[in-house]
Amino acid sequence: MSDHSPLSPQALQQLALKIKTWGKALGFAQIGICDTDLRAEEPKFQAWLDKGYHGEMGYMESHGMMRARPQELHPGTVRVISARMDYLPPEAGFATHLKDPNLAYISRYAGGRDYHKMIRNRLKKLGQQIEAELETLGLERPNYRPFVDSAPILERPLADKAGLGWTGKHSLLLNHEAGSWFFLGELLIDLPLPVDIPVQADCNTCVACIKSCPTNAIVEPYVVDGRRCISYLTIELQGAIPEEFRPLMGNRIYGCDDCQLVCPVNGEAPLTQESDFHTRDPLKHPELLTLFAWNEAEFLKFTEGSAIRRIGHKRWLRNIAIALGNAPASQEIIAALEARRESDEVDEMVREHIDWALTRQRLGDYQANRKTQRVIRTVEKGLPRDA
Ligand code: B12
Ligand code: SF4
Ligand code: SF4
Repeated sequence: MSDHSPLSPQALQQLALKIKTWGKALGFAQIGICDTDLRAEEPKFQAWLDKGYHGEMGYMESHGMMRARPQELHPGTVRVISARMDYLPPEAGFATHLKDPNLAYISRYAGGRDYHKMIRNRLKKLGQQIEAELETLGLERPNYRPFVDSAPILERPLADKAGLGWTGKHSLLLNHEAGSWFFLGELLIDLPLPVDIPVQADCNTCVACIKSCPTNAIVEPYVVDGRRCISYLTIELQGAIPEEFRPLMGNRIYGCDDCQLVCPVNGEAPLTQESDFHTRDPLKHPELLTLFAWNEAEFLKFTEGSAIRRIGHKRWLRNIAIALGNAPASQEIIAALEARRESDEVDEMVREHIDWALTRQRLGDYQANRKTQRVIRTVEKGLPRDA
């Protein structure tokens, strides 16, 4: 199909409304529609790559400008149906976990089931419903394809265009009803559906996210130097974590939420409707020493079906070693690090992180990070339900 659709503008309008209703029934909190024109993003995306902000994420540059051209990713595409699924779990315990240096902080998007497959399946169902509807009208099958996260496509700018929210200075999408605790996914389709109107940006003079980032990764408003972001360091980076960032990471062992925790727009954010995104039992009270003691089989068992599994046991140990190095000095931690150092589950890379942690532990000059203390106070005040 093309822009010359056999459906009248009224029929397309009705179909768009139905798609939004079906999307809600499938568990999406919001659906928006946009065209495929991301030309305005191309120079900004290129500048980001030119500065090397993607670090080791080779996949960010390997598809060239296809990321900004959905019609090249899936030929025939004229519209993008952008969908939002909320993930904020109940009893998030943000401040509780950040506050206790003997507990791990794990990004709240990752405590439950891996979202990729789940969202893609729901989007596929949405596509099938559109297909069935056209069939009842005696029309040709639409050409569609669902994408979530890993596809070479600029999801956030598309969602922005589709009216799902505005781009915050932390570079994530947010809106007044939902805050920013949501995943994005898209259905690329060849139907010329009516497009939605973008939301007015509303960060105004606020710079809370920029000021609170533990590693100063938000190098200018809307621009994140991926190489400095704790999410990249703990999840994407394969090898050693540069030493300059280790003390700043605190107890964040998988991802980071700080730029969202201080955002005033998150004050009213809804909890997820999906029990699959609730934090799993082994991660509800994540003692660093307990997580560090998991052998590979236990790591695989406790993280089954979770996004955390993707980093593998070695990087899990690498990240926890840093958090242990950042914890107050304790004989128990030193003993655990020494024992791990000799286990055959660690390689040179992990051992070097353990040595770093041992040096910090033996120095015993623990000091609570002031920026983190401020984030904790902001959470206690601004997000009392989730603190
Ligand atoms: C690579 C990536 C990362 C990298 C790089 C982050 C980044 N900001 O680029 C790392 C690993 C660091 C990362 C971290 C996180 N990520 Co991520 N990530 C992605 C991924 C795969 C690609 C993003 C991308 O295209 N980056 C390239 C850069 C150039 O894009 P950009 O940052 O949006 O840059 C634009 C702005 O700088 C803008 N710009 C420049 N100047 C100006 C000026 C103005 C006025 C404006 C408005 C814009 C603007 O132009 C650029 C080009 O469009 C997407 C999924 C996808 N396929 O899109 C998820 C995605 C963006 N991530 C997501 C999440 C949840 C996270 C984390 C919160 C996870 C966590 N808790 O640890 C953190 C947040 C860190 C942060 N503040 O961004 C969600 C965001 C959902 C949302 N609400 O927006 C996405 C969409 C995944 C998903 N499907 O849900 N991520
Ligand atoms: S996720 Fe953390 S490290 Fe990354 S930009 Fe946000 S606050 Fe900074
Ligand atoms: S913290 Fe402030 S500047 Fe950052 S995204 Fe939220 S409202 Fe915008």
